[in-house]
Amino acid sequence: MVTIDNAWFSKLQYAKITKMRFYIKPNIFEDSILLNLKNEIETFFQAKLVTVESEANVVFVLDKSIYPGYLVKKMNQEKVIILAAETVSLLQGFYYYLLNLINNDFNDVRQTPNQAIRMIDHWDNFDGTIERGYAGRSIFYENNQFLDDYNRVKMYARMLASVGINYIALNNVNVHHEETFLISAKHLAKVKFLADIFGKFGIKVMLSVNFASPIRFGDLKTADPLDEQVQQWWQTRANLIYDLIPDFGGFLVKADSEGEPGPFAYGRDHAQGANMLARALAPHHGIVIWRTFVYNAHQDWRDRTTDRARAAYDNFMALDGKFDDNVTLQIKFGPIDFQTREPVQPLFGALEKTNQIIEFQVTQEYTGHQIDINYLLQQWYEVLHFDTKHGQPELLLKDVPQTKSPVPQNSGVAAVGNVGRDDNWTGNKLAQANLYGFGRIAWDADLTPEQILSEWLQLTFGKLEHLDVIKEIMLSSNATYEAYTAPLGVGFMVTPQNHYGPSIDGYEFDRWGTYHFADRNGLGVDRTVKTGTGYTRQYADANYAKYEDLTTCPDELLLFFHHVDYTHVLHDGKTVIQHIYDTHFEGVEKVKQYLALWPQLEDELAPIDYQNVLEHLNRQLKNAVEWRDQMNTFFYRMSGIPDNQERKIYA
Ligand code: GCV
Repeated sequence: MVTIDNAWFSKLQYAKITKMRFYIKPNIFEDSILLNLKNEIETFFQAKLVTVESEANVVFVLDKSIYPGYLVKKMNQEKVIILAAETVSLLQGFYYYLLNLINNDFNDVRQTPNQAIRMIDHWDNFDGTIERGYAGRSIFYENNQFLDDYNRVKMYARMLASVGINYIALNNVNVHHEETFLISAKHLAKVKFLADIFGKFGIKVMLSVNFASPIRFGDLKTADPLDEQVQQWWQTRANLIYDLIPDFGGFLVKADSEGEPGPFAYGRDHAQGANMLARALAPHHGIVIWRTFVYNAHQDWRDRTTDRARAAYDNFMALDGKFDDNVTLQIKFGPIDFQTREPVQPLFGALEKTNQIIEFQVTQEYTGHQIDINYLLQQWYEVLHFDTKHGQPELLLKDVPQTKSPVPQNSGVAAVGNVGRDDNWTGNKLAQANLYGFGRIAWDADLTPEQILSEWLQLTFGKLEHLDVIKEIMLSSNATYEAYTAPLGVGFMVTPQNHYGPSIDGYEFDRWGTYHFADRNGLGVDRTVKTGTGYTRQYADANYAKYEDLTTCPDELLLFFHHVDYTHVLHDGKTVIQHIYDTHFEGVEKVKQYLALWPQLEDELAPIDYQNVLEHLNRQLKNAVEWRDQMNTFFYRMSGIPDNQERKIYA
């Protein structure tokens, strides 16, 4: 029998809750979310729903003034009330209360989410595979059929709802043949099945659609957004979807990107493409989430003027203000592609009249495939607190969606999810923390990585004697991964296609265009206005000045912005080449340290979790060693400069 991991709803914790009594004020409209709340109390937590308020420990109250979010009010040691304007917020308040109860005591809390849209994007294909998935096959599909695994999907919906996720895209943004028909009568009944499960947990479902659908369905010869028949086709399609699924969220679209069709084929721009779909959804209150991941994927490495980093801004800045109110641009947090280190995308703060979503990647595509431990909250916290310099006295990235979107409720954050059909959801047990953490920072970007980790550890493992061990490993893991992979923001250098492990020149002469330009003197990409691609000018003046100037450019992004000699001296006094050697040796030592520390947890964790992490750590060590040796050898051969500590380099 398959036992599915309870993730942060660990069985350890239920006992406390089982003894509690809940009361729901009778004036609350009984929609599917409220029914589910009752069900969660009685069936999942096996606690009591009482009919007399005075007998309850927790009372739910509808209060129109508490919007958005909820208020958990402590009346006395015995009783709290949870107030909110909507049933979905009552449900979220319920989980918040329970999770905090487990994490001990608290006083009154008024929780308002930082972001309106808090979304997980699935890159699941209908055949059961997951693009960039590292935890087994899809929890939704197999062999071009729906799995109908009610139990697993419900567990997943609960996990997401408990951290406040409210949107989910069910299929890959690369919409292949069969997936194109998810919006056809043939499949919509099953989409509804999933929409109903997620809907009960306050999560709206969206589908990724193929822009060329009218052609692929065999109905029309064009998908031109200005063609009336095309517009009509999408309207009819939207009507069909909403007839069946009235609370359907809308469409997620990857267009004119990496082979996906889009409006460019008809000489139309992205606003024309997105608005056409948005107008079909508007009568039903649906939205279009349109991705800005549009770049030339047929580059010639000989051409030094094309720069993939520039692409989103070059394609979308001029369209600011041209998108309908129910269109939201989904913009990757960095200009390239979810690298371990890259600067923040300059569109943020510059766009003034367009709804925006910041896109992250929970699935560890470039960040270790959920083999290597990589607690990504470190990266996200830093990125979300980046000052775009587009505001006075500051405009941090975390505040951009709400303040720069004309319709703030159509803005927020999204992330590519990391779960699959593995028993523990994420392959590496510790990667669950990234999913939990994404939900938490989507709600409150000021929670620190440490705070979130403490919550997650407590919820998942209960009280641990060697808490410091697991914390030390996880909190240093993001820096460790960065240390043994590509240095100083240069990025990529990964094995082509699968993106795990080193391949320094793997993308150097490739059409996708992400190069390091290493030669015998130095490396890095010159993106300055003065001598390079001019990308730096896309930033607000203060950031432009900082990145353009070699002396003020932060070291961790040096090679993203500048091509420098190996002997260039960093702010800490080290040369670039010595930094490469040091970080790669140190990165491996760190992983060895993790392996040495981990056994301290053997008696405290369930054997399955202990072994799972141990096994992944062993694989991580192999990966780190491979990176270290390839990087050090490559750059030693290129530069001819020895390591000043004379450590082993395979020359
Ligand atoms: C879904 C990167 C990934 C692709 C992914 C793409 C995207 O390029 O490697 O697998 O495609 O991003 O975000 O659309």
